[in-house]
Amino acid sequence: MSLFNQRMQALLEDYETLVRKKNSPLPGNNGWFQRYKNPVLTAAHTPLFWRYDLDPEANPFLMERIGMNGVMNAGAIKWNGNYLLVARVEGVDRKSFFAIAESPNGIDNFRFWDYPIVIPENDDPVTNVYDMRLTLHEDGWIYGVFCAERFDGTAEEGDLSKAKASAGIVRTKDMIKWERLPDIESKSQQRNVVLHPEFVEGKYALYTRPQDGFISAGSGLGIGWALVEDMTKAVITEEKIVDRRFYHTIKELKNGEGPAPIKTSKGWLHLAHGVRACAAGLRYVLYLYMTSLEDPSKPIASPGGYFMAPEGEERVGDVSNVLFSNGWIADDDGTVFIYYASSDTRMHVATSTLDRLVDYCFQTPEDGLTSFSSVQALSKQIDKNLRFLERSR
Ligand code: M1P
Repeated sequence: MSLFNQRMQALLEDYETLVRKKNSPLPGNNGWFQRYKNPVLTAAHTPLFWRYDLDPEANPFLMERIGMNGVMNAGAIKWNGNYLLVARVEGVDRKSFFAIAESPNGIDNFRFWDYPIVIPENDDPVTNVYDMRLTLHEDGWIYGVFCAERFDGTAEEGDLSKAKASAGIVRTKDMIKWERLPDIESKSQQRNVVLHPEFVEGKYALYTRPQDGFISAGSGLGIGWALVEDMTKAVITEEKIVDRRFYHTIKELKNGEGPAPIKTSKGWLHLAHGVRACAAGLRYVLYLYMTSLEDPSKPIASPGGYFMAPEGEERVGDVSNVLFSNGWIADDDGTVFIYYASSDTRMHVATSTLDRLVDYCFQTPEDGLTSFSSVQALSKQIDKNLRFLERSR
């Protein structure tokens, strides 16, 4: 057998073994969610026919021609009974693009569709696109709001790191053809913009993340909220803060809305990321909060601390110590599939239920913002439990 054919056979076998690998719940959990053993998507899940030229004459050593670096930060939607992730795939050239991977059960057997999504260019072409949030809106469209990144032309000569983040929009009805709409206009840079699924006061409602610079949220006080008349020319004029950042919390430095919130009988359930700085760099964790059904911009539950933080191999990757989520799916039976990326490298799933998540939100003590109040909350629980244990002896 030729070298080419030998390599081809081995690559195919390895690929199929990886993609078909059954996932299993990891032992031990705190009751909030269930982690799974294997990542659901990695760079190695991208099809061989993306990475290799499969023509033996053109590629006798069967080497990769277009390398993939990571798969992360996926939007998610249930589609024709299957679980779709609109993943951010990053090539070895550092450019990200979107590609859909589909699974029959949401926890394993994710397989990429043949082609990545083509995001049509608009008048002001972008250098990089990433982190799409999907919203099935009551207007009948599925919107994808993503970060559109461009070089900042005001940078001093030689400063090639100055960039501008704005929110790009696409929409589709079939997940195949995507219509590009103008980027959202905003006086500040914007990343992590998410469309609320319902009209509010007859308008489209956006979760925003005003930020002073490309990286720093600066004077942006947290996750914002803005109403816009028209998604085909969306302009953010006024923003109010829905979920504020606080000193010495998991979201001291910045925070950002995750996927579009899920409507429950008790309120809108939100997943977000919080960032703090430490000697090791930035630490990204995930947290939950809830807002009112009557006014989705009004917080009604803010459990303190993080809901998920990087663990084990999740802690290491291209940008270590990061969990990031912009996709989740709530099934009709109440199961929630939380899709999260670790360290800007790979995608994972955790499962929970709506009942558990809502219970978590309302029953977890709020962050009292001082050590003293943390001890008070803990002592209250200890008192209650000791009385309970005493009675049951
Ligand atoms: O590298 C961690 C994350 O950093 C950014 O998130 P934020 O805007 O909240 O800082 C994004 O670039 C995100 O893609 C990335 O995972």
